[in-house]
Amino acid sequence: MHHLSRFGVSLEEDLLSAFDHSIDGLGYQNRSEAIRDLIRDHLIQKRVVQGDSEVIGVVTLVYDHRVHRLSDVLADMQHKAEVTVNASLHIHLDEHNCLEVIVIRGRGDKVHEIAGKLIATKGVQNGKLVTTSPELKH
Ligand code: NI
Repeated sequence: MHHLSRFGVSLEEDLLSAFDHSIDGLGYQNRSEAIRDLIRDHLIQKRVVQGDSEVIGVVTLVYDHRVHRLSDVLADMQHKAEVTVNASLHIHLDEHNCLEVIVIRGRGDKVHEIAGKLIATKGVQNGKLVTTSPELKH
């Protein structure tokens, strides 16, 4: 159990009401919980961009499997990357389109590097990287 500190925050009424409105329906018991999540995410994202600490990246790629050698190119990049590929999932979305979800782990800068290469590969229609870190305990 962590010791809780209370602190006061001043902000414009319309900003606060916009915030309350935006977290409405997200399942938070109260405003403090939502603010705690924002602070944790801020700290994780700071860690993620530092480069030298270990982070986890989840990359999603949507592509047309008919593009010549694209699956091979993407697999080859993962084999050669300086990160650990923990898992990858391939879903055939429809007749031609595939979704690939790849979980990678490594230094923040390397995770960004390989994710950027995968996403920028010719033929990938849409790619996203979500980063997180296991090291923030609170
Ligand atoms: Ni497929």
